Amino acid sequence: MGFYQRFPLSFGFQRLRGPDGPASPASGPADRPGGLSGPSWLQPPAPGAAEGRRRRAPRRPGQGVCGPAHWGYVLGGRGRGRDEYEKRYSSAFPPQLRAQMRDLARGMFVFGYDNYMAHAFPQDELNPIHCRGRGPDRGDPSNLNINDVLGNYSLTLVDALDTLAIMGNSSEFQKAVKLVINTVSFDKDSTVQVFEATIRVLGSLLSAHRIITDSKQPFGDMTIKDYDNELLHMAHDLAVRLLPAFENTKTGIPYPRVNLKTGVPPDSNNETCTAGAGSLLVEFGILSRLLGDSTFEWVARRAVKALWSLRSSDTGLLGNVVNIQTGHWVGKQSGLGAGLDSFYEYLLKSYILFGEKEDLEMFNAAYQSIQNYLRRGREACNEGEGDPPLYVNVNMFSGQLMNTWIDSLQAFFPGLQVLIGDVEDAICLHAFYYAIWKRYGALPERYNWQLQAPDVLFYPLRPELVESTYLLYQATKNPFYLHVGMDILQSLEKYTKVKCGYATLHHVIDKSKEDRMESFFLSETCKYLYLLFDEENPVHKSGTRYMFTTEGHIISVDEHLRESPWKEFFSEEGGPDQVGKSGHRPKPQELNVINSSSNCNRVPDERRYALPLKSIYMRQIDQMVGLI
Ligand code: DMJ
Repeated sequence: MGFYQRFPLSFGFQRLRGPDGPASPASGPADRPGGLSGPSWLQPPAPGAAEGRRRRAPRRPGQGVCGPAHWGYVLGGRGRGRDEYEKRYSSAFPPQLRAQMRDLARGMFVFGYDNYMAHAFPQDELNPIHCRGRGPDRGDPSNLNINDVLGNYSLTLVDALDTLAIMGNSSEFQKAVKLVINTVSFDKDSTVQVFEATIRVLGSLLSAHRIITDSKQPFGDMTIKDYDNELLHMAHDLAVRLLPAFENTKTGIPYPRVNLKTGVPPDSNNETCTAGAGSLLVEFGILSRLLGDSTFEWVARRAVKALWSLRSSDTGLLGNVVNIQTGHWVGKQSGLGAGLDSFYEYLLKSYILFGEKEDLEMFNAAYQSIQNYLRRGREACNEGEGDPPLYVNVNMFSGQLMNTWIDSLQAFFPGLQVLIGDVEDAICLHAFYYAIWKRYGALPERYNWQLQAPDVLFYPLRPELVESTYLLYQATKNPFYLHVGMDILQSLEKYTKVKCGYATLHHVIDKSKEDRMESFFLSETCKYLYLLFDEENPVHKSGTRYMFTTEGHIISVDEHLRESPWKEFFSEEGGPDQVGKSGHRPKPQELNVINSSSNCNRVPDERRYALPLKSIYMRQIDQMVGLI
């Protein structure tokens, strides 16, 4: 039996023409009956249509009504009534099953965490097949896949802290925090990526610090006896060690890597990816606002503005790799995945946290350019002709298609769309990714939508699809997303569970494995799965406002974080005095620590957009995932 027959995807395709011309030799769903009449994803926005797109505003619930007749025409309805789809997904997900899934998600976390503690701690990561620890690859400094992330600072333990709290495990949270305080040091000869150290370590320390000092203690007693802001001091220490990346750069865009002891390595690369350089503002901004020290926010904001100023004046798009000295784009690919993903995410999340209008303005403009040039397929998710919407990779200057793959990181985007209220589009894009998951029981790192086959085959237990699933469930409360979560949980159990944890899938088709469990599996994948099924969790209960960092760390949105006494200072040339003087490393006692945990109502509340999925969506999703 052919691969596509075993795993039918119900998008209709004919043999497609790639960006370079030749028709694809691949056979597959294109040859199956019931296909659509053409690949609108390959088509650049038509003249006029582009104008139309330019005007496309995020859809709000209630807009864009569609009728079954349209849908039947587009996807070739097979005569099933609405009731059937409603029955399949919209019926309640039984509470017992939900509790079972919640416990399964918790068990998954516990199995990974306990094994890490037993076999790997104090090293950075767990090798779950051989039950060993893993640290930086000192023998091969060029092994960036490892060395960018592993800094010899017990990464997995640090990254997992707030998941312990969210799961209500106060004794283990307290134990873990004390271990971090007593054993983790950043005074290490490790050259790490500034972005990875920021989102995984700095972000987690800040999140845990906020949980400990929250006067409301919504997760149970997560206080630490005699806590003296140690995690915040550690966050500060780490951030100061990252500051050299922002020095001696002509554009203000930081170097991609620093050595935690010695600063930017002499042979450092001048090229960095946009997401790496431009997604530091949330963590650096929180740190600045907690300490009352503008330095960190200033350097991170300067980097965002420098990148923003380099966007194409024609398309408004940014590329994925830039030279930090010349400001020239080395990678001209613009997309939603690797190299750009969290750049967009942090424009919006910085605004949600800090309330700075310029962040929202940049986000809105970026979102519009994305709609204008990256979005292909039909105008609306649920009406009109053409393929379902998809976001492709284009040349930032011309808007021309650059390739025919999307990557698994892009699956975070529906979650971001939920936050801004573009729920309809989010539903469609999420369904596309879920369709791929259904096919492989995982998301291949790159998927070629033209060939309908993976281009890059590994799956390192990434969280993005689960994250979007969780946020869409919060927005719609439709049990469909619980079914998706259950499906994901079960395939993780089936294909990735090994002797001492969960392993990276080396090959999503033959399911061979690699001996690595990345720290984001515990900090994000397990967390979002757990939250999806834990209806009563304080994270999404009314009365609290939490935002997730790009590493899934929760941050309570607080009025205090919106105060920036240095605001006017930022508009002056040059910025704060401290910048460029990396030698200044205040001791903990010099720090002015401000703790506050009051809630704030001024942030967008995704639940405001609650949108029951209509059966028409269910039908589309059903067809996409090939269940019919
Ligand atoms: C995580 O470290 C973060 O989610 C980041 O934003 C993207 N990559 C990984 C997960 O895939």
